[in-house]
Parts: sequence; structure tokens; C-alpha cells
Amino acid sequence: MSELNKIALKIISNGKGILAADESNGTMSKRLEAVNVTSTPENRLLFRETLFSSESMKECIGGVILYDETINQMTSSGKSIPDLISISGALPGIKVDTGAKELANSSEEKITEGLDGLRDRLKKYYELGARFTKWRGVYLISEKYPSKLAISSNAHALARYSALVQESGMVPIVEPEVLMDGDHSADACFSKTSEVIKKCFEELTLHKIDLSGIILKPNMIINGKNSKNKISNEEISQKTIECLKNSVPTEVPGVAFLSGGQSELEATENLNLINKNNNTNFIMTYSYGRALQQSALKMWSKNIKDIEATQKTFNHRAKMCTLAAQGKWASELENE
Ligand code: 5MM
Repeated sequence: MSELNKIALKIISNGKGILAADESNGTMSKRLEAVNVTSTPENRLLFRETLFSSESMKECIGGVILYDETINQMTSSGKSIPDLISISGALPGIKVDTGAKELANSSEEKITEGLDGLRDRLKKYYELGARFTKWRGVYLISEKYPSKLAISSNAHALARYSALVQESGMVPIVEPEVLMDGDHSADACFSKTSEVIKKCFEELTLHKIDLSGIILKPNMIINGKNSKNKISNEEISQKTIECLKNSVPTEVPGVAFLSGGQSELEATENLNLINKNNNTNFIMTYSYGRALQQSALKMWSKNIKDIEATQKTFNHRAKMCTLAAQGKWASELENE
């Protein structure tokens, strides 16, 4: 078993999942302003520190993805954020892409940037305590998108990123996110996601990536959010499993889904069904941002000093997601 494989398994085994708290300052400001909290470095730290010191970090969270600002911050008790996370047994991770920018010659699509100088930034993050990283490619679905150009250039970037991350002794999370935006069908999501993921693995293989030392972070197979033809949770789970079975090499230890705009309940129920129906060798867990933090953020915004109420809300959500990652969730448990 390679060291990288051990790290990957430590993050995602036994129902543990990933807390994606890597919102860039722009995105975090939108989230805070939506609940009438001013977005300052202190407030961003306070919310995140509240989550990272919750009880559920121990049983539920295997890794936390941080943003550059957060990994460099000190907690109120004088610990570094990576130390706070490590105390609970979780691993600190870091988003290393520098964002999705307009793709030249296909201006409605995006290419994720951040490869220049990445080797040196990775050294710094390793010294700060990071043991895994994240890079997200985003793809739009419409009649003509994602284009071959977007599929191939983002896969190439994800593979070059992964090679540098593994060289630095960390596990890359490979996140190709096919967006839920639009009115496309679940079948379109299935075929485009399959094409995107297959191309990613073609490039990862070309770049000699140790596939046992990565975590794939894909979207589930769902109809577009404006589509009139909504498919059932059961169909979502079956199509998602089928897509991954056909496009992900068996050496990959696990898949940690993004929530992508699903509600907390939808993301939990779908993950639960995926695990109930899972007939692959992949661990299937969560790497949720919004679907883990939404209720906690709302609660926190009522009184940012009421740490206990915020942690209670977060603990409940993390517990539900961890049950779903083992196929043991049931809707009645939401009311306990
Ligand atoms: C936490 O949000 C991340 C986005 O950050 P920026 O857009 O600010 O760079 C995002 O990559 C996230 O990690 C994944 O999309 C999963 O989050 P959701 O909310 O989709 O589960």
C-alpha cells in the first residue's frame, strides 16, 4: 500500500467524509452577506473555527479543504488552523487552483488556472500541515457544451496538477464538476459527465499518476436544475453508480461527491441510496460545501457568539452525511 493510498483511505474510510470549507473570499463573502454577516477575515475565521472545533469532527470528518487565507490563520486559542483540525484526527487539505477563468476561443466556458509556481506553493502548504489538495474544473452543459476544447484542456490541467501534488507527498482531489445549471436531462448529464471523467483519467494515466493515491470528487448524475423532467432519488443513485463504474479505473480508492446546489436533504438522501446500491469497489462518501454548512451558517448568523447552537446544527448534519456514507441514513433520523 503506497503512502498516498494510506492518506486517501484515512480521509474517506469508515463513513468519514470531507468538509469543503475552501470558499474563496469572493464566494465566502456572498455566503456571509446572504445571512447579513459582514465578510471580514475575523468573521470568516470565527465561523470556520466554530465548525472545526465541533464534536462531529472526530467521528465524521476525515479531511477539511481550506482556502489560502484560512490555512494561514491562528485560532483564538493561539493554535494554527491545521493544528486545530489535526487534533480531531482529520487531515488538513488545501485548494490550490486559483479559480476558473474564461477559456480562450470558447469564451462561455472556463479553464481552471494555477499551475504556474504550483510546485513552490505546494512545498509551503506541506510545511503548514496540508496532506491533500483540491483542484476544480467546471463544465457547462448545453447543446454545444462542454466542448472538446474545455474537456481536454481541463483534463490536462487536472493531470499536471495531480502529478505535482503527488510529487510533493500529498493526495490530489480531482474535481471535474459538471454543473447542474440549465434545463438539460439526466441522460445528458450522464453522457457529458462520462465523457469528462474518461478524459480526465486518460490524461491522469498519461501523466503517470498513482491512481491509488487520488480521490475523485465528481457531481452526481442529476437533471439540470431548470429541467421539467426531474428524476427520482433512486434513479440518481443508479445512474451515478453506472457512470462511475464505466468511467473510473478500479485502482481509485474512492469517490467523494460534491453537492453542487442540492439541498442538504437531497444530498444526504442521494448519497445514502448510492451506498445502499453500491456494487463497485469504490468507497462512496461526501465532500460537501453547501450541503454541510448551510444550516449551520444560518444558525450562526442569528448570534455569531453562540458557538454551541452552531456546533449542534453542524454536528447533526455531519452525522447524517456520515450515516449516508454507510447507507444507514433514514429520514426519521433527521428529527432526532
Ligand atoms: C466550497 O466551495 C468551493 C468553491 O469555491 P470557490 O468557487 O470560491 O473557488 C467548491 O469547489 C466546493 O469545494 C465544491 O464545489 C463542493 O461544494 P458544494 O457546495 O458544491 O458541495
